[in-house]
Amino acid sequence: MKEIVQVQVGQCGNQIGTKFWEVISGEHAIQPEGSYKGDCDLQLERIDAYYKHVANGDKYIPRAVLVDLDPGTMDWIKGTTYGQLFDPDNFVFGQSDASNNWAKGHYTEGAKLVDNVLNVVRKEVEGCDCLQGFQLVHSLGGGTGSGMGTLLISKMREAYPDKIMSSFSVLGSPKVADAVIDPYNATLSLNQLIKNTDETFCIDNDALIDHCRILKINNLNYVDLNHLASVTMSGVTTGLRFPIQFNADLGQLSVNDASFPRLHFFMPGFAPLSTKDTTVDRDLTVAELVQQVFNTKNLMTACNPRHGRFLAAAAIFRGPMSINEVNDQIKSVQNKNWSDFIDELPNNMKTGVCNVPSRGSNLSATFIGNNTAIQEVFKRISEQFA
Ligand SMILES: Nc1nc2c(ncn2[C@@H]2O[C@H](COP(=O)(O)OP(=O)(O)OP(=O)(O)O)[C@@H](O)[C@H]2O)c(=O)[nH]1
Ligand SMILES: [Mg+2]
Repeated sequence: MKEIVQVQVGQCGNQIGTKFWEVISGEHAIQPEGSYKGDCDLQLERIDAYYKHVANGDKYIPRAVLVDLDPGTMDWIKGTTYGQLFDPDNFVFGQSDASNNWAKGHYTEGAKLVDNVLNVVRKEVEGCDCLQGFQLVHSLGGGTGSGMGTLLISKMREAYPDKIMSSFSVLGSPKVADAVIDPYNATLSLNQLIKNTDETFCIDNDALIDHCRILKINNLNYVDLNHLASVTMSGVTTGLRFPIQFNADLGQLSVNDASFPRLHFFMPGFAPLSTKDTTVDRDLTVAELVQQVFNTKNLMTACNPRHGRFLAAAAIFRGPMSINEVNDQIKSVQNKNWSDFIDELPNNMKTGVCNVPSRGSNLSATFIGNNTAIQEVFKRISEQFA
């Protein structure tokens, strides 16, 4: 057993985090009141990674800690479809938000609440058989998720130095009228993430907005962006939640290159892209899936891997297909030079297949790249900073 504790912080962290629980609960057939109503053993085989089982009543409860300085977010969660699924003791909140002020989150208001959060985290850790690590979900642009989120990361790192610390970090976009200090908060946070996380998945609102435009979504709002963010999170965490068939003998899907410990900012991608209201009308063929998932247009970060070098990469395919079929298609796409950056990929790229489909499409794929072109995103932030 290798458990994960998810800590979601601030408005964005909780909105995306809660959506993630909704998506994976669907995949594992966990109902909003906690019961399992599925018919596939694979759904329960690794359920312990993200859920705790309460024997009394036979319920599954997310191993989630929900944090905000603003009480409104917590009320919002309780009103969502899966709102009652969370452990009521795991909501930790203050009385007023950090008003986009990183220092309020990191040094003052957030610092006052941090011990309460750590107590709940400790309770969760003590309930684990063999904790694998943490995943923190937050935005880098506000005050709470960024300031307090990075404070929590450093405190958890100190308390659990041998556990994996990962984050799903949402970067603000110049296309949204965000607070002018968004890039300042992001810069302060990135400095913390360089030191204190093992892996950070960069979810870039700039890229999410472009996808939504291509998908012709009118009156774009966060719900549309969060749909894309949460299916990507579901994809990235597939290997922790389901048994996976790998092309090599690999115990876990980590694309972290230990020789460059600071370079752990990953660009995730997903195919096929869909909107929250529609399911994909036609299944892609494995060939089309391969072509799309290795395409810049399907990345959740606004940068081009062709402008950089890959340190590592991984792709996880989901649905009824075999690893040989996937590998054959990758080879043939490579030969035809058919896809955007497939030629650039390192030889040691990890490929995995999970036969349990993701929600919404029978066949899908997730990409994780560690590519130096991520600097394009950091440059954008520092240009806004200046
Ligand atoms: N994708 C996405 N981005 C969001 C969402 N909510 C906020 N953001 C982005 O997150 C940044 C603002 O951070 P918030 O999460 O609202 O702030 P917070 O952590 O609650 O901190 P304070 O409210 O300042 O205490 C901006 O860049 C927003 O565009 C969301 O639901 N989805
Ligand atoms: Mg807030």
